[in-house]
Amino acid sequence: MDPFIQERRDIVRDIVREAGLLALDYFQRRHELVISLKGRQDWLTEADGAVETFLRQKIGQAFPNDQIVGEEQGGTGGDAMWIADPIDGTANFARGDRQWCVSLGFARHGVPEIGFIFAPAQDEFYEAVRGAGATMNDQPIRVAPTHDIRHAVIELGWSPRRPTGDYLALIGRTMEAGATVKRSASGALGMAHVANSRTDGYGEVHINSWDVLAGLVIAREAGALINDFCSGPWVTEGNPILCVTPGIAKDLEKVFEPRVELQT
Ligand code: LIP
Repeated sequence: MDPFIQERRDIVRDIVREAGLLALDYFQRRHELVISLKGRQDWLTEADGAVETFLRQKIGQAFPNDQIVGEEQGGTGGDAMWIADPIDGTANFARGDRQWCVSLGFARHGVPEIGFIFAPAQDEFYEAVRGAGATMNDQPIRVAPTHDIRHAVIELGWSPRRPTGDYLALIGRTMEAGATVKRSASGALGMAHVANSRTDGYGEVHINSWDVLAGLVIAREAGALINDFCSGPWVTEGNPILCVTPGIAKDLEKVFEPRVELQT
């Protein structure tokens, strides 16, 4: 493994663990927190800001020349950038649902290289380095062997960033194709669950870079096919995402809009 990547993986892994435990402490005290809405169904808690500040301080100390982008404090990135969602699944966090995580990815020259997704309330730590496989709690993970869309479970993410009608139409097409559909309100964990075969695909008509960069590495290393998310102004503007186990990739590609091409 490239020493530039390995030292980052080794040092930042521990930083993500500490960030997750900080977030878990806030989660256990959530009744004391100031919880607000950034917009329709777009939740924000004190934990989001505190965890992102922690990540920025620790990564900045360890790798002062790396750039950092975060959901709450912004940034534009660069050739060696960390992209963080301090609490992905904030709506769940705010309501006491354990389906939330700290998501942190690293990209070099626009290529996703390292992914960490830590769901501390569920004691699940996902990680991957490009070319070195994906694990959950240090055990290798792989996508599901599903080959029949009529046996598939697909998660479709939603946010108010796109018309609700587009979402409902996508649900309809996906179910018409034979799959069952779910939503768990954390894009990062949605990608991680494809990687460990709890679902067969994750799709969202628009998602932000901080939600998916870590999951791009983890799911691809677990064998998923994914569209070219890192195109255009992806870091600051986001893109559609489609992440699928190979056996039903063509079935899902056909029903997904906007049209995307899955990459091997
Ligand atoms: C979440 C995203 C997810 C979306 C959720 C929510 P947040 O991010 O990861 O893709 O479907 O509605 O936006 O706001 O919890 O960090």
